[in-house]
Amino acid sequence: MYSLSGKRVWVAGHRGMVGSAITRSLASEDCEIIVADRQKLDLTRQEDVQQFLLKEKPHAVVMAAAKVGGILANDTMPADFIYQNLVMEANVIEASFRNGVEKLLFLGSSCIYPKYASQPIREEALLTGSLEPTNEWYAVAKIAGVKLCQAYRKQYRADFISVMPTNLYGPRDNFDLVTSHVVPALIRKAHDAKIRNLDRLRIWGSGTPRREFLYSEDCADAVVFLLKHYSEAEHINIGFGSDITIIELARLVCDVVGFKGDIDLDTSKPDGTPRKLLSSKKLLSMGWRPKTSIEVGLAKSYEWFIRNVADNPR
Ligand code: GFB
Repeated sequence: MYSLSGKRVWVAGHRGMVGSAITRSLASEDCEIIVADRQKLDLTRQEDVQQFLLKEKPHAVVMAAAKVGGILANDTMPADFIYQNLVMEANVIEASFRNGVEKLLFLGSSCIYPKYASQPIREEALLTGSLEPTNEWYAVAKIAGVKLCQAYRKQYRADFISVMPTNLYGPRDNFDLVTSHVVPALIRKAHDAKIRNLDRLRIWGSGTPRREFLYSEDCADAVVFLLKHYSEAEHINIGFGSDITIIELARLVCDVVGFKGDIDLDTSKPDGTPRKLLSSKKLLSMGWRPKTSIEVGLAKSYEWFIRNVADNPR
């Protein structure tokens, strides 16, 4: 058990979907939250990260900062995804060690696993097969993050852990149609189709890939839980054990948004990995459970989209 009581906790990436949810979750803990805006601290600059940690002296660090995006962004910007993620995580992890951080939690992604990993995907599946080509660049960077944490633990006994969330969605997601993940993209497409009185919308790929969708606030809740209760070299999955097809997701989103038209498939776009369902046995056996059903999570995400994004240009 790592007590957060009276501790200074730095959330790197606090403006993002997951980082902001983690910051909200930590607000109910007896700890002081430290954040730094991108203008104030560029995580790709090693010396700046070192100086920030030297000055702020956090006891714990949550590394939620990352260059993230959906299938097309990953596939078309491989250099940005591998370089930025490698550099940011290396800087944060090394500087945390140098400055005596007691506990560090690194957030990865379920795309670290082999494309054809047997389902549900257990933690041991890491590095047992080839990666999905559309996101191997991001995956390699995230695998390096897991290995960095393990290396500092092995050589220096640092209490650095890694968590692998399944596909996430929620408030503060990226709703850009080109670079976003599937949930925000479908919310935007269904909303646009509804207000323009269109009779159809178009989704990417065959609609058959399966994904496990977890609401970002549930993920944040799991992150805080693991920060306090997990301390092992092996990374740990964050999911809940149930997946749906992309076409099923599209129908759910259309229901939430109130779009009643048809759904077309754009098969010129990639499907990505056919199935990505995590085994979250390890986490669930520790007593953690998510609170938000997909229907409620989608409704909250749509509400956030309406309030914050709907009228802004794409
Ligand atoms: O969410 P998504 O971009 O990421 O796509 P991945 C999931 C599935 O939804 C794919 C389909 O099969 C897409 O083809 N899809 C259907 C769409 N319509 C759309 C659409 O309008 N936009 C998008 N984006 N997808 C990402 C990785 O993989 O998962 C990242 O590339 C990261 O590295 C993330 O790991 C969690 O699940 O395929």
